[in-house]
Amino acid sequence: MKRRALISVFYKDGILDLASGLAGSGWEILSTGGTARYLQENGIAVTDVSSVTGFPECLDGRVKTLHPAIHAGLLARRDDAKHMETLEGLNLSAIDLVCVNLYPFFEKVQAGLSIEETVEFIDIGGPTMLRSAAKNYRDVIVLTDPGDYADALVAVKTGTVPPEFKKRLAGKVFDLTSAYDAAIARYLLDESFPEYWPMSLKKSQTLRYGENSHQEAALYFSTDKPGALPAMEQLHGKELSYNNIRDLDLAWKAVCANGLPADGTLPMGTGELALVPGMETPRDVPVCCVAVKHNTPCGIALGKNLSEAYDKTYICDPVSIYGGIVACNTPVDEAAAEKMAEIFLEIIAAPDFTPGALEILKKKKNIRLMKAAAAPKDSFECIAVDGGLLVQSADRTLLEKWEVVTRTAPEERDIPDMVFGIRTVGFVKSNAIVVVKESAAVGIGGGQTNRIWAAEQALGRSAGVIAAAKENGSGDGSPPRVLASDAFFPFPDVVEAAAAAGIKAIIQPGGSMNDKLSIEACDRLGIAMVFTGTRHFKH
Ligand code: 93A
Repeated sequence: MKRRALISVFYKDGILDLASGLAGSGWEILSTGGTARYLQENGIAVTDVSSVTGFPECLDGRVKTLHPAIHAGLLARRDDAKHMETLEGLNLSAIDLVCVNLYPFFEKVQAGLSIEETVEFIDIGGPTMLRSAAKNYRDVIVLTDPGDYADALVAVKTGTVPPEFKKRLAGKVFDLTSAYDAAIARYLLDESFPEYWPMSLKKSQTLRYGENSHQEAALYFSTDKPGALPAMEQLHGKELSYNNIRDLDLAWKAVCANGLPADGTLPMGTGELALVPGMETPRDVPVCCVAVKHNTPCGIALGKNLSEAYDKTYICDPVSIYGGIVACNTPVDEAAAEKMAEIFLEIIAAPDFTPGALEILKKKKNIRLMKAAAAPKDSFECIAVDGGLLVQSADRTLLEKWEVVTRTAPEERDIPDMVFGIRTVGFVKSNAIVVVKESAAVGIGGGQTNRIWAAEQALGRSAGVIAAAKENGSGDGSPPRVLASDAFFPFPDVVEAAAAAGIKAIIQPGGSMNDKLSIEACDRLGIAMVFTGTRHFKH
């Protein structure tokens, strides 16, 4: 009996070789409107599906292959005599191969079309054929990926199609259709937390290894909601690793929280700055630079220009920055590149690099240069737990209030540093304390189970940083004035340690049963304290 293949594809690549190969092996090719025309124009004889269904393609192509003549042909079990008798009785024939690629919903949903236009890219007939063929995979070869056409053709020509190959092809169908449906669900559901969490992610690359060399890993990107990472262009260097990608993600988010000039993105929580006395919504986005190591910032600063911001970032922890990831929200110029080239950095990410900066940095074989122009768009964050996913909206709120809880209010000069401190502390692993001086973190303490340890680390480190800045002439040696905390103080110990280090203003969410103790300590020690009402845990 003549074997039959049904080919119905939106993207026609690779289809001529497949169809002519099958036709050359004596197969009959069935096809839908556009695909049939394309094959015929290229000299391949096809049977139109409507002559199989006895039904015209109708409703603007919405109904082409949705017909029992097609689905019975796909679903009939060849080793089941009754199935085959039924086909014969209905005057139908089996279909042995299906090749389909779907209407490009993933792509169109990003294109910002109207809902009416987008809905037209929901393919119904294609997934239905694929699912029928995949269910009957023992008898039907089902192709969704042009990368499989050549193998399928070889198998068909040799007359033996390995069962494992057919099963894998069927698995790929449900992999695709489930992602396709997830993208549609995400598009149509206006809920933050739907009943089932729809994931429509496509493998971008298999990574050499995961967090450690014995762990396997791969990178997946959203098919329908592109973020900042896939939009990055690698200008130089070898492939990014698993740890690189995580750190790059954090670094880019941290600088973009301070605003991305190229994107016109204002700093995170800009709207909320109206709550801060004397703070205006910034018109100019500051230059920000961050260095990240082990998924936590080891330096972050604002500056008049990138060289200044980088110097302030570097001095915060000149040891940890080695082998770290540096990101900035402004193009890297030659002056900054010269400085960055002095040490080994794994990655530099920036909206752009001047030709001179590229020339300097490309001399370093092991550095990766990432051109990153898009601001992070993640509205959700997920973390895997055993057997599931925890999903939350991204932490985009800077503060819910600006409540001076002490007798003294912060001095005007300290307010911008308090805002910068609270913005920064959200990127440091909890418990987190950041000590700020002149728009730079001078002490970062994080990842501690006990808040006082984080405070001691941050304050202790700031003393060394300030001394080093004095020594190299970039600082006056005066103590730091601002301390920010990601969560409330259960005891007055942090306030006491801060006072001993010379801190004059503290910013923290507040909300502890023991807030009173910390407020009293501030009043006693001459510190101004502001409660923001917003906690920034990062675990
Ligand atoms: O509009 S549909 O949902 N209804 C169908 O019956 C149908 N059958 C095939 N979409 C349908 N297709 C899709 O048409 C295929 O998945 C493929 O993407 C496309 C090929 O159409 P043409 O051959 O007319 O270019």
